This record gives sequence, structure tokens and C-alpha cells, in this order.
Amino acid sequence: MRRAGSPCLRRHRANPILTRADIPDVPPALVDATSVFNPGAVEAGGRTVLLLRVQARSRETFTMVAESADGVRFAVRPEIVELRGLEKLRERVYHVYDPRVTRLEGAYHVLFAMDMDGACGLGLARTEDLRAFDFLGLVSSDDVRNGVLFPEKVGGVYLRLERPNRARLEGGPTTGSEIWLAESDDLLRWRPRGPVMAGRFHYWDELIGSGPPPVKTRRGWLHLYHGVATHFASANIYQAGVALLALDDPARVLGRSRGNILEPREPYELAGQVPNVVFPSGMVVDEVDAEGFALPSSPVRIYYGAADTAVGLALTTVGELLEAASEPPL
Ligand code: BMA
Repeated sequence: MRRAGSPCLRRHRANPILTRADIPDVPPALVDATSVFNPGAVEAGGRTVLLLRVQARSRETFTMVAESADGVRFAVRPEIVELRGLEKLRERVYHVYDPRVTRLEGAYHVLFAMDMDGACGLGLARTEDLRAFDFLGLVSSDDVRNGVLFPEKVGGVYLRLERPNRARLEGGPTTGSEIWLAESDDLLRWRPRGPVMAGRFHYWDELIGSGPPPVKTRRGWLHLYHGVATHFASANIYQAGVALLALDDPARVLGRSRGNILEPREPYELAGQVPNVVFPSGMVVDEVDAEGFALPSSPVRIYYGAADTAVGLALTTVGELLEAASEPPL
């Protein structure tokens, strides 16, 4: 039995599993990459595929694809992902980043954050082979980030979690303290349904945003998220936590970890472009039953950005995450 507050995520001994040294040059845009972090993750044909956020010295952000047979040692394809059709968007897009990947109705769907003039939006891309990506459109109207799609319709509609940006970090980007549920009939036009969870002022998760797409278990949707403690004078601290959302109505929170389940402690999490950051963005569950429910005994791999500089891997099981999400409330 795991004690409340005891660690349920274990760092892989090969951490950080990806650093700038693993990023091949793609001249002229990308030479001697600066950083690689916040990857989306998915299992495809027995291999783990990561969609990496890679930054160049120009501070342009690119998406690159990495593949692995064992989920630990990745080879990065020497090409920059092109989102076909993005050029048709009328808004100017500066950066496309933090891809979250969901397998939905036989294809991979990717929600990205897009920095545009004055706001951050969500972009949606679709791919069948994780090589050719079609940009389907800007799928948000407000300033919003951290969009994650559910892997199936719930109650006849598509669902996503998203984080409206209604606050600004001192001198920094817009951010927010609430995660919302939104619904859609066609994946393109979305209606907000209402708030799901809010930041807990004074504690570890004052500002929050979704991590990887939710994972279906018999007890509810497992929802990893990041929380930011903003009350330290020196730096904001990004940590990971877990919540459990009701299967038939994911706006209903059944439980939530009392403390964080991963916090910056290792040198590669404490120091880098943005110090003190662990940012979970990809989650791979190995064992699901015939109806697609993750088994409690299943190993889980969580891929996360470390200090906006490298990629880390943490291991756990579905059962341990469920237990962490049932801790007494804070
Ligand atoms: C958030 C996002 C993430 C980033 C994190 C820490 O607001 O921009 O992409 O990893 O800040 O800098």
C-alpha cells in the first residue's frame, strides 16, 4: 500500500532519455539544436513514437518525430514535421508546440499550442502514419493552451480538456488556474461545457493545465496534469499530479492527488532554459482489456519535459496512479 505523499513515479535510470545531443541537424533552420522537451507520446505498430518540441538557436520551435522499440532509446528522424495546410491560416503563427497525441477513430490526432499575435490558440492535426500530418484548423477562439482530446466520444460528442489563459505570470506568458471541458460534433468547432478543476491557491498546484490525454480505466478517466507553485520569490515550480474523472461525465472529479507525484529534483530538472520544471505530456499504457480499459496492473511510461531542455521518462502502474488519485483531499 502506497502511503499518501510517497512517490509513485520512478525516474528511469537512463534519464534524461533525450537531450539536444540527440537532435540531428536539419539545415538551414535547425543546426546545433538548443533544447528538446514536452513530447507527445503514442504506441504505434509495437513502437513508441514521440512528437518532440525542438528549439533552435533562433528560438523557433519545431516538431520532430522520434521512434523506439523499447520506449527508452529513441532515434530522431532527421526531418522537421510539416503541417500540411497550416499556410492557409490567416493568422500569423509564430510557434507550434507542446503536441498532445490521441488515437481516435483509427487515426492519430494532435492538438498543439500555437502562439499567434496577442493570444495562444489550439491547432489540430491528423495523421495516419505519423509521417504526413494534415493541419485541420485553428480549433479555439479564446486564449487557451494545454488542449487534450479524449480517445473516444463520450455521450455522443467529442470531448477535450483545455486551459483558458486568464492570468499572466509576472513578465511572462499568459497562463491559467482552471481546466475546462469542451465538446464538439466535428472536432473543429468546440463549445465550452464548464470548469473541471481549479488550482489550489497556496499549495503545489496554484496554476494548472492538462498533461497527456486522459486514459480510460474501469474507475474513471486518469488525468495527469501539471501544477505550478507561484508563491516562491525565486522561481515558479512546475510539478505533476493526477486526478480521476467520472467516465460518463468527465467534468466530475472523483479524486485528486494531495501532493505532486513528480517534482523537480534531479539536476536536469532543476537547471536549464527554465529551471524547476517537470512537464508531463505523453503517457503510454501497455495493457488494456478488450473494451479498451487500462488494466490496474499495467506498466505506465510517462514522458515529460525537464527544465524546458531535455526529455525525462518516469515509470509507474495504472494501479498506483489510481491510488494517488484517491488520496484524502487537500
Ligand atoms: C508553460 C508552457 C510549457 C513550458 C512551461 C515551463 O507555460 O509554455 O510549454 O514547458 O510553461 O516553461
